[in-house]
Amino acid sequence: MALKYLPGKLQDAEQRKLLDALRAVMEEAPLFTPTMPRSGKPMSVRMTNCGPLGWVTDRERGYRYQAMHPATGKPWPAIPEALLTLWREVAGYPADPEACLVNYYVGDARMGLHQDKDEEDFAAPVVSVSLGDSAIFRVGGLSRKDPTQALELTSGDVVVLGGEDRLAYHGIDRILPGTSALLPEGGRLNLTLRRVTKRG
Ligand code: MD6
Ligand code: FE
Repeated sequence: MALKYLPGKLQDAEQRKLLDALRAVMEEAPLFTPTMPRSGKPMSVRMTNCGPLGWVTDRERGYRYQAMHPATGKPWPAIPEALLTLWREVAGYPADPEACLVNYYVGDARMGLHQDKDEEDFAAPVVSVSLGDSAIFRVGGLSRKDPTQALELTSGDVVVLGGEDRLAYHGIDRILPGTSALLPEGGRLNLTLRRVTKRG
């Protein structure tokens, strides 16, 4: 398996139901502004997590997974059932995800080209779900210098990065404001489901 693009994977009604579940997640675990290791520069997206582990970053301790929200100190809420169902259908991996990173983009928020490599287990894919405004997703190869391709992700689209593409460089160039009515406040939510630890 490599990169799998599943356009329109989630129907309108499924998107609305998932959004309701995510509203509850963001109430319990508010979006926070992550900062870059060492420089402390704020990222332009805000984020939160659900699941036993969540991905966080700050100036002092850098990129990592931890069981608690950095501001509230509380455990992350559970991953919504609809996302576990999706993972079981598309991941091709015999264990459930441990982390779901929730990224919120508004205005000119973007995500620079990066690899998802803070996990111990690269045998499991990363499964990504887009909700709300469309975004220009860019994906390349295993070297930052490899050529890249742009893909417009719209609400309900799912991307699976697995196999030889598990460590492919990727990022979000920009969002396209006003392209979806799902979020009344505008912007885009992206969910990435991951395995963090090795099983057993
Ligand atoms: C985003 N996505 O779509 C950012 N990572 O907002 C990611 O960083 C990502 O889409 C790993 C696998 C799939 C992804
Ligand atoms: Fe990523």
